[in-house]
Amino acid sequence: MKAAALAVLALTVTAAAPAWAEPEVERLYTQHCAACHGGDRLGAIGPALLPENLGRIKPGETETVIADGRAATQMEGFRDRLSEGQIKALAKYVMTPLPEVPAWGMAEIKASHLVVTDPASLPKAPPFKSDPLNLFTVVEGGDHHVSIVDGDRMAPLYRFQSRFALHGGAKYSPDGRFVYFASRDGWVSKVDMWTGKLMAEIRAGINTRNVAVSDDGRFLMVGNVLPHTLVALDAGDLTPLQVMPVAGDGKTSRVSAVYTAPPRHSFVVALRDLQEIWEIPYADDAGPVINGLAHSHEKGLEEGVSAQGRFQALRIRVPDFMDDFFFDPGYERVMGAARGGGKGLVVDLDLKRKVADLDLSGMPHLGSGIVFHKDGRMMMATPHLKEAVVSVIDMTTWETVKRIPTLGPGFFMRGHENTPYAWVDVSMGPEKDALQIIDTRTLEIVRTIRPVPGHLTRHVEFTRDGKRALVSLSEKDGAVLVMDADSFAEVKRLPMSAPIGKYNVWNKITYSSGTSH
Ligand code: DHE
Repeated sequence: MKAAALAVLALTVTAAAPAWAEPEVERLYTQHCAACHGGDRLGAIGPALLPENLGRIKPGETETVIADGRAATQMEGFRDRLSEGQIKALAKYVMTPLPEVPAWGMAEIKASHLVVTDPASLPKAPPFKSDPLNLFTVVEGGDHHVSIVDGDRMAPLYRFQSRFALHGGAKYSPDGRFVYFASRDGWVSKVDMWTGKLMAEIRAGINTRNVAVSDDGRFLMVGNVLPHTLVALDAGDLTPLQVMPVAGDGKTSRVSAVYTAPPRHSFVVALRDLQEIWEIPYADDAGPVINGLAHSHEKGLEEGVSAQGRFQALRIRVPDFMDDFFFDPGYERVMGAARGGGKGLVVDLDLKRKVADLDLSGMPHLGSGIVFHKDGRMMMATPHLKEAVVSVIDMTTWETVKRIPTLGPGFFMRGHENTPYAWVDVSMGPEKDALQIIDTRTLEIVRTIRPVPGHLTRHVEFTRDGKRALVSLSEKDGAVLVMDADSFAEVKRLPMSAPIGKYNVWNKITYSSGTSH
C-alpha cells in the first residue's frame, strides 16, 4: 500500500473508531512486518512476534521499538510510515496470543529429517591440492547461498543454496571435514567441505538461535527461541536424540545462544528469560559432573529440569540476564552481559557463582571478543553495539584497562596469533565503510582503512597462517576482499552476494584466540 493511501486509511479508521479493526491491523502487519517476522508471526529473518517470545519487553516498549527500531538488529523504525494509532494497534496485535502455537517436538523434528548423501560415497582424500584446513566457509546473505573458498589459492571451490537466513557462526566437525549451519527458521544442515555435498538436514525448531558441536564431534546442540527448547542431535546424520524443555521457576525461556566448552566437555547455554546459565555435560563419563546434582542445595545450583534422557542441565543462577557470552581460554569463567544492561559480570562455572563485575556499558558484543597477551597479561577486547568504543579487559583482575574510541559502534572484531593487529568494523555507526586496526601491543588504533569508500564492510577472518585478512563487502553486489595482514592493502576480490560471516577451518577447529568459537 502506498504511503498516501495509508494516511487516508489512518484518518478514516481513527475518525471512525479509536481501536484498529482486526482486518486492518492484520493488513498493516502483512505490509510492514511479515517479510521479516513471518506471515504467521512465527519468525523468519526476524524473531517470532508472540507474547511468549517478547517476555522481557516492558509495557510501552513494543510501541517504541516499532516507532524507532531496535539497536543492533535489522529492525528499522516505522515512525515515518505509520501513525501513532497504527503503531499502537500493531503493538497490541503482536502481544495478542495466537489461537495455537504450532507444536515442534520430537515427532515433528523426526518427520523433517532428511539424509541426503551416503558418507560411504565421499572421497577418502581431498579432490583438490590445497590445504583442506585452510578452507573458508562464506555465508552469503544476499541470495541465501554458501561458498566454500580455497584459502591457499583464494578462489571459490563450491557454491550452493543454503536454507533461508543462516545465522550464527558456521561450526565444524573437530577434523574440519564437515560444516554445520543453523538457519533462523530452525533448519540444521551438514555439508561435506571437500565436495560441497549436503549430507543431511533437519528442522530442529521453528525459530532458532544457533548450533554448537561437541568437542568430540559426536553431538550437536541447537538453541531455539520457538519453541523454548534445546535439541540434541547426533552429529553423524543429524538424528534427533533429545528435546530438552527450557524451563525453570514455573516459566519457560528462549535460548539466547549455546556454546561448546571443550575442556569441560559440556554445552553452556545463555538464556533470554531466566537469570541462569545452563551447563549440559556430554562426555560418557560425565558422572561426576552430573552427580553435581547431588549438591543442588548449594547456593546457586539448581537441579536439572530435564530429568529424562542423556543430556541434563545444571542450572547456575546469576544476578542478571546474560544474553551474550565470552569464555576465558580455560572455559572456567564466562563473561556475560545483558542486552541493554549497564555492566557485565563474570561467572565461575566451577564455583557456580558470580566472581566479578565488569565495567561494560554500551551493549558489548561479547560473542565477537578476542583474547591476546600484552606485557605478559591476558587481555580480552570487545566492540560495543551501541557505543563507539572497544573495551580492553584484563582477564586476571577483570578491570577495564582501556576504552579505545572508534569511529562508531562495531559488530565484529578479529585477531590472529601470527599478527599483532586486531581488526574491528564500525558498521553500527554512520561510517559503515571503515575498518579500524588496533595494535594489541600499544592498544592504539594504528590505521583506519576504507576498502570500498561509501560501502558497508564488516566481519574479518584470517587465513590459517594469519597473513591475509578476509573482509566482507556486505552488499547485494558485494565481495570478499582479501587484504594483506601487514600492509592492510587489498590483494584480491571475490564477488559474492552480501557476504556476512566467514569461517576458516583451522582457526575454528583449533579455537584460535582471535576468532569466535
Ligand atoms: Fe548475530 C553470531 C546474536 C544480529 C550476523 N549472533 C551471533 C551469535 C549470537 C548472535 C548469540 C553467536 C552464536 C554463534 O555464532 O553460534 N545477532 C545476535 C543478536 O542477538 C542480534 C543482535 C539480533 C538478532 O537479530 O538476532 C544479531 N547477527 C545479527 C545481524 O543483524 C547480522 C549482522 C546479520 C544476520 O545474519 O542476521 C548477524 N551473528 C552474525 C554472524 C555471526 C553471528 C555473521 C557469527 C560471527 C562469527 O564470526 O562467528
